[in-house]
Amino acid sequence: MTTTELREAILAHLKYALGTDPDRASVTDWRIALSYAIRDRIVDPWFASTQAAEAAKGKRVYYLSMEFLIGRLLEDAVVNLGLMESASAAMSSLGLDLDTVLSDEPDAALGNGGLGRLAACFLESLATVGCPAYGYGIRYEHGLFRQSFVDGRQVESPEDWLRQPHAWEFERPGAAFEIGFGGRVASNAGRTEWTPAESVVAEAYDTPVIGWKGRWANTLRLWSAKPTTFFDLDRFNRGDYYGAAEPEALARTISRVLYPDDTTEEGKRLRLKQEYFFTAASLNDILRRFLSEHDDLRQLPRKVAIQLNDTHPAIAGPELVRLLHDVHGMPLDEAIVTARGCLSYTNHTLLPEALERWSEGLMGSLLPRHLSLIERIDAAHAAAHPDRGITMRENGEVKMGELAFCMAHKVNGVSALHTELMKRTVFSELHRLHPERILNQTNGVTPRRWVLSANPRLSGLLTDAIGEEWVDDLERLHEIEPLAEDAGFREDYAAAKRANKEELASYLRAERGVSVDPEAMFDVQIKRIHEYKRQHLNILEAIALWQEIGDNPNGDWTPRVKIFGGKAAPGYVFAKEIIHLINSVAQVINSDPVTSKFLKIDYPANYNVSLAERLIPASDLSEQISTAGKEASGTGNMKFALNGALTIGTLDGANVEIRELVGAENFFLFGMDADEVMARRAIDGHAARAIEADPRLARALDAIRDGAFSPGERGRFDAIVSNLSQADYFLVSSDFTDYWRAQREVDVAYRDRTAWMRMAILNTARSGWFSSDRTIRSYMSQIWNAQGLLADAGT
Ligand code: 26V
Repeated sequence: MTTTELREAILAHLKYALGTDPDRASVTDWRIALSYAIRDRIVDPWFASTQAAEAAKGKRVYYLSMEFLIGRLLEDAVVNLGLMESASAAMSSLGLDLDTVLSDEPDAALGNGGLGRLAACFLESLATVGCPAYGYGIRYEHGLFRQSFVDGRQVESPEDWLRQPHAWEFERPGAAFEIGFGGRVASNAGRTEWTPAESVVAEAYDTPVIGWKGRWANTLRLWSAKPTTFFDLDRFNRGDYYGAAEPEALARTISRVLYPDDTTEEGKRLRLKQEYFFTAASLNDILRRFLSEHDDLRQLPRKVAIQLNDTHPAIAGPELVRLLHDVHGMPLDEAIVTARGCLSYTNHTLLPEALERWSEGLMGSLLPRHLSLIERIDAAHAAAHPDRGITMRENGEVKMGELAFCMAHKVNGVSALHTELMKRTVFSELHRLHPERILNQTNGVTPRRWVLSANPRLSGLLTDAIGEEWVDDLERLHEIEPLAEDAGFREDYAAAKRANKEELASYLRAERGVSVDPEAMFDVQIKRIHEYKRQHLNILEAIALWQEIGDNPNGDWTPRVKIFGGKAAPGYVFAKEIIHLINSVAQVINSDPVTSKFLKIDYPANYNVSLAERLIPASDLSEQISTAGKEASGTGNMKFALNGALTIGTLDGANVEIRELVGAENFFLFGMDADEVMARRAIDGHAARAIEADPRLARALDAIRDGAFSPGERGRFDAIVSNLSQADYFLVSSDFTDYWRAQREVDVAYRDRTAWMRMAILNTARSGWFSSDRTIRSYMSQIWNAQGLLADAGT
């Protein structure tokens, strides 16, 4: 598409779709007009792909996920269609800067963190490799809350991404299913029938997902909850206006808001409703599509692969059995085997508090038929394994991990270590019974978003050096390995990083009034705030460093800027304390005239995908410092390594694999490994001992205790201090000394810029394996038995 054609298309949409003209149009109007013009280019490949999949009558993959953390869509589409230059030229011919227009788009924040972002990377890779697939989820009216800081404390407010027209979706009033809740179960002529007490309508909204070079496009289908009847006219006519609107309000509540990753009591019922709502709608849709092409439901596993992204859609097991058995009359045993043939389950966490359990009381009242099927499935499993010492129900609760495991033919972890720990801990008993079921699929990230778009300077350099093929064949990055020894390439690589850092520095100055020196090391920790991720270990090290610099202000210190980003679940009090501490420490340290040329701390509020795209390319050091055994994989760690940030990290999740691939000499390792963690925890008073043994740690904790960061409010952070001195379940104190040691090694290494750049280049060169294209191909061959159809789309 030429610049002129694109320009004409934009002007036409501005006029005919938005009803405005160039003199009056706002940036948002222009952005939407551009989005429509780009969307038009997606529709043909999208139709071609859908038709190719229909013609092939092959297997389709269905990725069921409560979360899709997509971020902005326009840039993705422009990049994947190869229209960056035309779009930029068209926009400037209209007097606009493309970057300004692209950044006007609100993030689609339909996810909490790693799990949701992984789903978004997978969608893009599924389209890139040409695998016929659908993402299924919920069209939340409000995504993840907005975070702001008031006096250093996190304050949440509702996010409102749909306030502006959403240019990427197509509403499908014709694709709608009624979803029931509650009611009674009765037997009728040998068949079991469930008569729900209430129901809502799930209506589909489709977003095309275009792969690299526009060769293939899939569909993300998100369900929105609508009432079965709009309003109660009788009540309205009686003047009861609120009452009349009640059915609509109740129904719409289901897709109103994304659950923040927490474990509050209230809202449990609504969460279970959300889970069943989107799972049931998706399965109905999948069966409808199957039956439009085939007639023998026993063939379902040959044509349908359903991936459960964590246990959130685990009710899919009993629901599919119900549809096959109760609705379509398949014998129960066969229905269970058929459902299992279609389903597979990904586990994303071993944290006991994050493993879903639903009380049988709640489940029985919302989903009575499903509860009785779970009992049947459990009994069938127990009968097949008489020596089995466990069941999927315990203390009046249904364990969703066990249910998902028993109803899946494959169960996967998301990094090598995590998968080993799944076998050894949470699923040890089930693993013994089904040793072939668990397998590893190490996570990956899409290089189109996380290198090509986010880091155009590095991308240009890579393409100049080895051609463009790396973009969808990321292991080609190995070809730049020899260039680590090429002084000219190292200089170019350093210049690209430097320019990214300058850009970030001006952003921080403009947006936050913070001034940082691009010459300093940019040390970044961005992720949800959680004790196991140990942001408090990072801030303790900052305090100790600040004290040491203060003792010797004329020392030869390596200047650092520590940047934090991340949200705490609204109900997670301790995580919010950590945020407050970081902000309070930042305030004191940044205003210290003696130390601030060596150490600054910044914590921009409302960390999201778009901010990650700014921060990662400008980072020198990637903080991956979780307690070993707790971070299932991490995916930020991969994005940093690809963009040439060196990792300081523990042997946890995919850090282990990153270190193996980039080389131990290009990775700053510290801390206990997972086995040592378990052993240390068993030692009485481990925290007190660690503090006693390290005067730096003791002094940093004393400063917090004495109110150095809470002037006039001594004891403000006692919850943190006493946790770290006593229970310290996540072993912050015990790992501090080694973390400090590794950080000082980082300081020394950063001073030798040549050596540092060599290490950074090797990180980029050797991280190509972490492309989500590799992960998706592996799921296709090892779990889904699905084929890519790129050639069939006529490309
Ligand atoms: C739990 C809950 C609990 C109730 C309310 C809502 C909610 C939402 C999400 C979760 C589970 C989060 C699990 C998760 O995000 N795991 C992360 O998955 C990433 C992708 O596999 C992985 O890289 C991270 O290490 C892992 O923490």
